Amino acid sequence: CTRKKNGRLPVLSALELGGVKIARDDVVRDDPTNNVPDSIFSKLGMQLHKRNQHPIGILKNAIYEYFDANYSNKFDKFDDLCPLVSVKQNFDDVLVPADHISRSYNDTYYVDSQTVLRCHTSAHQAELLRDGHTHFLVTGDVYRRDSIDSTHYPVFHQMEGFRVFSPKEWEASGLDGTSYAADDLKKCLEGLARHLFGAVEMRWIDAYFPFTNPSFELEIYFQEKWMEVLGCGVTEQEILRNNGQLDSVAWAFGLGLERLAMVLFDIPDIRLFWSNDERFTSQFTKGKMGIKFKPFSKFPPCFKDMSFWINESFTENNLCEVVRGVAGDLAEEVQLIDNFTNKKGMTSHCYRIAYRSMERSLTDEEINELQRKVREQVETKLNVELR
Ligand code: FA5
Ligand code: MG
Repeated sequence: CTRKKNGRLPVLSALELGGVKIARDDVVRDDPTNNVPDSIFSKLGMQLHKRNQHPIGILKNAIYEYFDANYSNKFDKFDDLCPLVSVKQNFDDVLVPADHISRSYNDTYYVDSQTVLRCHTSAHQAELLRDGHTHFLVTGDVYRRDSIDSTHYPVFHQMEGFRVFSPKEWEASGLDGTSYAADDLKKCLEGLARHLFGAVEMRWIDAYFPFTNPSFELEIYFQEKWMEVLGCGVTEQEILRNNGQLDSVAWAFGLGLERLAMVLFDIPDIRLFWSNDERFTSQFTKGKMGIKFKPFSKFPPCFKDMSFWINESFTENNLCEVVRGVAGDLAEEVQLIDNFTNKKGMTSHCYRIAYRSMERSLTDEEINELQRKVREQVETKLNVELR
């Protein structure tokens, strides 16, 4: 274990992931093909989904229970697959086009030009199919450069579900394979939602994913808004054919476990899942689903605005990475509140940053210091002109 010069966080120098030993220098490097910060490396190996007393682990077990109770054909379960995967596994194997934005350094954490921190559990579909699995669930931590608010975090957990049907299963129904699989998929997920929530307001939205067609998203009404909790669809034939399933059809889904757990346990902010504060962790019990989280602090947020002239390479994800790098989990939200272009064609953005700790009250000096550092780094790292 080494201690960083500037920070309070001890950063592990090596860890075991899916049976593979990985050193910090293998993941975080000063190298143009690497954009993984220490704050992300420090989350590797935490595996919240394997903690039976943590909301994410409790939820995983409850979903396992639903599948065990409803399918005589057991789903094979994986929750220890290494989150470092190849570009091929994460993108090519699931037919993500070469120019798709999700492949960009702006959206995905690259360890090197051929290796990423998986941005979804779909990265494991192809290898599991090739290994002969036809019914499976894959749970794991996934990583994305993303915005900052109460339902987005750069590390979160997904559960992938996959089910293959052979022709004799749909032929008897009189439906074509695709319709049969789509019906079965929706029934499965609606049943899961009832198992987890009882009554809850939800709706299906048509969606697009490169690996399924048709594709859908499920939204649940939470905190006065519709919140997307999962993506799913009927698997593209090409994926099945490429991996040894010639005449079959299949469905697949990817659940956002934090989002579901927020609804289930009434957890208002996604940062809480990472809290080591006993006032959070002690509220949950292995196997218990009915618990509602009782907030232990309602410190007011502090808002700071910042305006600058953007340049061509400016992106909101890069800004959020700077803010998280400085403020970590003290950054609650980053929101664009003003945007205009002047006569010379220069574009100005104004962002409002909300700072708040879930665990204690912050002092004015502390917040001013955070904001000062953010301004400094926004200028030096993003090359924008502060106004
Ligand atoms: C996917 O990741 C697809 N792989 C899901 C899928 C699998 C579709 C199989 C079809 C077949 P998406 O990017 O929408 O899709 O993410 C899935 C879920 O992850 C979202 O619905 C949301 O619940 C959750 N999610 C996405 N980004 C974040 C984030 N930054 N923080 C927390 N949860 C997130
Ligand atoms: Mg989505």
